[in-house]
Amino acid sequence: VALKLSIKNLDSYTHLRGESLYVDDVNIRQGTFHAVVFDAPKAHGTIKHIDYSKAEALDGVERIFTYKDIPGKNQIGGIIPDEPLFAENEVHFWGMPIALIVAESEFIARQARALIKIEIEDLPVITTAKQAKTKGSFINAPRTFSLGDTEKAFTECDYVFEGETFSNGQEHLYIEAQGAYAEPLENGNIKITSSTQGPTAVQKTAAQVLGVAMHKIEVDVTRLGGGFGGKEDQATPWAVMAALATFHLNQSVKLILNRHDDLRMTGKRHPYESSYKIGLSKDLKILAYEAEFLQNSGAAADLSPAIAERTLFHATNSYFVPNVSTTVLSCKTNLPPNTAFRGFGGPQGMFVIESAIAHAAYEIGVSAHKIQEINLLRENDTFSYGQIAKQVEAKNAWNSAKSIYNIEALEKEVENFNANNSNFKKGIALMPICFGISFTNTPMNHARALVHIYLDGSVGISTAAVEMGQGVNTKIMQIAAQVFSIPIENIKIETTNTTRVANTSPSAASSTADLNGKATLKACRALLDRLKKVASEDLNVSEEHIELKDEFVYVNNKKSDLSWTELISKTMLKRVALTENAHYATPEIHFDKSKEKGHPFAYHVYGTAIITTTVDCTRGTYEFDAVKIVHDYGKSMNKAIDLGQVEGALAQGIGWMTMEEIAYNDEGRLLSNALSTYKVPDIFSVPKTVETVPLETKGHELAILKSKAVGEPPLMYGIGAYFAIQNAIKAFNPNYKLKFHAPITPEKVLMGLYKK
Ligand code: LUZ
Ligand code: MOS
Repeated sequence: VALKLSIKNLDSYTHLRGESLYVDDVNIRQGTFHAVVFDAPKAHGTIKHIDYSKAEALDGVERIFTYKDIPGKNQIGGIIPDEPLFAENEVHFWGMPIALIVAESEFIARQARALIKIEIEDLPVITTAKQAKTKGSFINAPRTFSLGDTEKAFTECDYVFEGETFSNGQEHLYIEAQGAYAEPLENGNIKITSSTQGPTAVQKTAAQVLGVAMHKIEVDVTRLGGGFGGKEDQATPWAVMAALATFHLNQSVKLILNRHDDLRMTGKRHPYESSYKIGLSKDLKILAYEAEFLQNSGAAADLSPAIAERTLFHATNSYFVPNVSTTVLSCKTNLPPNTAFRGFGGPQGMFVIESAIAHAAYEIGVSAHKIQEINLLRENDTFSYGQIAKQVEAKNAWNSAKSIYNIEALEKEVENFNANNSNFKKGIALMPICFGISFTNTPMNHARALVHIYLDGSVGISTAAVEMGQGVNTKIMQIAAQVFSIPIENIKIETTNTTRVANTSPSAASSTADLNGKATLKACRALLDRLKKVASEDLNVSEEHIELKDEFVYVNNKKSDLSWTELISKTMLKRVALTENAHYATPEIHFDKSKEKGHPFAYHVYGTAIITTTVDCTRGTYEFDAVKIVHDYGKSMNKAIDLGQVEGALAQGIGWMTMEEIAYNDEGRLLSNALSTYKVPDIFSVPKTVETVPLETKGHELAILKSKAVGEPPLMYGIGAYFAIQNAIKAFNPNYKLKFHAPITPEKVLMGLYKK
């Protein structure tokens, strides 16, 4: 049965009517308390004294909780147990939670917070990765991926260039801030409604902090108002705090951060300070590449080690380099623990090699895309981590983009424009991408689906997938609708709940639809086989002649009288199960950390973007004229949803590279703490045109219905924006020396335009 490709995101209907439910929309019980977090007003220091008396005395304040009220472990670290839920004697970042104020209303809790007096004795504050490296302050041991012999290869290069880069952090700015609602059930059980990408992480951590068994905690997620990685790990503390208060008070507790609190208390994309050395032959082949990545991890590990690893996986982007040595250091600083953000360290790695290529091109006097093109990955090339590249689409995407969009004509246009305009200059850049799909931590690549067919033929599906606007629920529904051949109206996707689907990986790594979709497919096919058996007995024909189509049983392509609903009744009368629980684990993948070699990715996603920009050389401002993309969707199972992912990711990538500027002062206080001081792309700053053409390929077997993962890869097209702007600056100022310091804000552009 043909898959319906054009179905709308299911959530669009309730979104449009304002009916979609988020944590803040949950009907709260009578007597529910509201909580506000009291956090550190210093980035590093020893707590000398805290006076809660005035706050506690405020009318309407129920209780203030600190680490002393934790019955289990004061520990929320996932990969490394280095992060307390509440500070004990020291604070390690500005915004670090110290206490939870629980009151009759959020307003009262906020008033109470202002009455708390704290004395902190200052300790030295580290805000940058370089400072941390100098002081030997690290999260864990460094990691190195290597291939070939760079030392020898550099001696054979005709050109060798070295340089440094910086890419700043990025605020997730999910529209729905972090939050949770905890309610007591009977027997000390607690239900948490959380805005999390990782329900199991919340359940596990809550159990650990409360010192209870995991089965006492139920976590439920309806949907998120955006996550982008910010709720992979960092939705947990707020959920656990609400549960802690519920545990003690036996009453429901709601904790939702306001925007200021969220911006101050949560981590962001990791800033990276990196250095590179690139060596090329006369014919522009990259023979050797070395890089050292200093990751600003913040005050605790969070997901930093995994993110650091992905930086190494993507350090050579879409290129084959025969001699590679890349090292990453997770540097411990006094910033909020930085965390997952769409791309997960990959974009930071790719920015460095793109910078190295731009640097080489500038010095040699060729255009960067000459070097990019010559070095694109080919079939059977080896990645530095040992995986052999298969079904490589790097050249296919590149060449398609060049021909579909007529790159010569585009370049001519830019040249002509620049020749004829002195106050405005255009720049163009190409950006190829290659992104590995799978959690790099192999054991995380699994999911389950629980599918019920009810007596009336309607279907309910539970999986581990968290809907956060990416449309995964719609894709899961499409899968079931296709297997059963019933209308989507007969299918419901249930909330994500740890009592129905347990021990789940977070919805992350672009893999949610692949993992949960494959589990759903497996469950639905098992049910279909059972239904066919019942139909074959009922109609007295052998199973291979039977098909389910348009809500009827077909025999040898002829419609029978047996309808879907009748078949379900008959199946039930025969006492055959109408429920299936399927488990899917990605085959083929493995990785050996002791050798830093293996086959960690199910497949890679490719694509190429061409970005053109116009810089206003009086003001230093810029606009993006057009971004033209050829993207490798595989065989897209939902073109509207996938296109939405590409366009959204592109805007987010451009924002990161050009305008979003996180600023902490030397004391570690967040200065860009509101949307007046932190600029994100809006309708006026996104590209005037975005054209996207799907790359023609046969898709990949390990992708759901051959439809490749689409969440993260297109963010990295945005890296091209940085280089397009620099090319425009160069067209205005021939003395301009390239700099690799992102974001390239209008201030930096202006300096570049007029620096001698
Ligand atoms: N999260 C994670 C991720 O835990 N592991 C990953 O490999 C990953 N990759 C991308 C985004 N989130
Ligand atoms: Mo993520 S960066 O939560 O896929």
